[in-house]
Amino acid sequence: MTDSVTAPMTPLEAAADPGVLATGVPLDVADHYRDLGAWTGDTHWQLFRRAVDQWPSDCAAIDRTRSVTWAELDTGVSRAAAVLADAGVSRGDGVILQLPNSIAYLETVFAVWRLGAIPVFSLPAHGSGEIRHFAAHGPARFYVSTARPNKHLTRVHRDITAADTDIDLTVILVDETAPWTEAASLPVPDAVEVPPSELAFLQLSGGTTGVPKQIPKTHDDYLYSVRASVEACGLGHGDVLLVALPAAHNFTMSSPGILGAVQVGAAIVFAADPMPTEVLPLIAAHRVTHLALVPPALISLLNFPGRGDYDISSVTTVWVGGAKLSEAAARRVTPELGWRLQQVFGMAEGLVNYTPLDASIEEIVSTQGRPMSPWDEIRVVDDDDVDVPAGTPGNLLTRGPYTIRRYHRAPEVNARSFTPDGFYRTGDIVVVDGRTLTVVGRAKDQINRGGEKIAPEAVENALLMHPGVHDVSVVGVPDEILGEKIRAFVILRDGAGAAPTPTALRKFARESGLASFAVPDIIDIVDEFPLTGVGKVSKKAQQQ
Ligand code: AMP
Ligand code: DBH
Repeated sequence: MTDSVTAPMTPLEAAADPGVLATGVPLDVADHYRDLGAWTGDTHWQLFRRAVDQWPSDCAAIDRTRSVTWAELDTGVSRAAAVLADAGVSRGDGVILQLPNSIAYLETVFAVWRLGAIPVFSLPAHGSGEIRHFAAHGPARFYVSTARPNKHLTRVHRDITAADTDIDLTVILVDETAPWTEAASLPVPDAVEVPPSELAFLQLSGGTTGVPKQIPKTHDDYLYSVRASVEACGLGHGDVLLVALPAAHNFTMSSPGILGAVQVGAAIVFAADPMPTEVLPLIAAHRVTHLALVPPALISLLNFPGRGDYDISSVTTVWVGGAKLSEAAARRVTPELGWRLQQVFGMAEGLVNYTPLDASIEEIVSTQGRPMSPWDEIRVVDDDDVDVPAGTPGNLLTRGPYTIRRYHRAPEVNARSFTPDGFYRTGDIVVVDGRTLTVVGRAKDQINRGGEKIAPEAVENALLMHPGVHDVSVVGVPDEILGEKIRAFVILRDGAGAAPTPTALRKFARESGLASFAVPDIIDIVDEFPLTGVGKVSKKAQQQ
């Protein structure tokens, strides 16, 4: 290992209040979690170092073009760190990552941590609007993406580097098939030691406001959640994890995910997407033992006609979460695939629930599991924050050793998203039986399109930019495959020239910088919106 240097607080940290961590957790509560043994003082960089030291010649990761051992991955991380440092990345800098699933993603994220800088996660489907927001709001000065962009990412790259842009991002593009070639002539920078209680990265929430909320996590709290997940899921050395959902998503990173694999030295196999034609050959070729899916991807797999052509018997467990899995689909998993199902009800803000490995079939198919930590506090309350009797549906509130008490730089959102004593208002309606939770609905108006969370307001704002549009109301409507689809009701402006068609409006939305998954599935041109008694647009009526 190279020498370490310790450097002062990061610019992002320095902006925090003195009495609390970046997550809003008060310092005395932080001490309590240390006393309990939940927070151990580990950092993401140390986690990676231990994997390299323990299993240097074991397989660490496989993608479409490469396969690397932990020692080779370490070399890749050093090369990535050299390139990033040469571009100017240093201690405390926010670095936006928008990379497809690949070994290069792993190299980049650990290189950022090696430099003591701060990953700012985004998803490949995010649009330039979101990237601009992360750049300005983080703030983040660096952006790492692929040198082999698809159409969507080509547009994002063009938008964020346009001459008239109001952001100043240093763009670093990586060719995943032969990355970091320029590192050959560059010095490898020292690893920077950082305090474990410091901001480790900014994660994403689907959110209900215009743009995704950013979630601050420390090394201490996130690595606790990874250890608790590994324990709840029984992931171990010798296992092979298939990463088919976007790598940067909280589910994929930590439940138990990529970081769980690094903790135990399991091999990580990257799939480009979670569709059956991509996933099935990879399972067969690499003897995958574990994978995580959102419900629509699981249902596609269950219904895929060619499944019998692949040997999928190596898989022991499939984790399904991100949105509610129907009991009917859940019941098919073990009989039809031969895999154990573990439901995961989680949120990037914190609380993660799993159905226990030894739970009864009925609990596995009909509940969303139990909090994974004994120190997760849960309350189920009515709309006045009064606890409801057990068995009655209510709003889920939670607090605990890996749940944030505030979003990054969002005082107004924070005031409504957290109680004064620090419970997160999840927005989920649940029923509790002992510690076992069943999700029965959602209070927040966020749309959940196959696990992708979309704020109606963001879609409305994008369409409102069209000169021919007078007003827009966006709702989620039920969909058999995705759970929910996006439906936009649009009132056109009188006398504004040729009226745009729904197709033209979808194109406009796509080009507006909106995430590709947030473009409306259905657009209805209407004359007026249904209204409630007090004259507000009745989204409820629009959903019927
Ligand atoms: P986010 O806050 O963007 O990370 O999204 C987390 C939200 O996704 C939760 O609050 C739930 O609404 C939803 N969710 C995640 N997993 C499940 C699940 N297994 N069942 C039902 N809803 C889920
Ligand atoms: O939906 C989510 O955000 C989610 C689902 C499952 C999550 O963050 C997690 C597990 O950690």
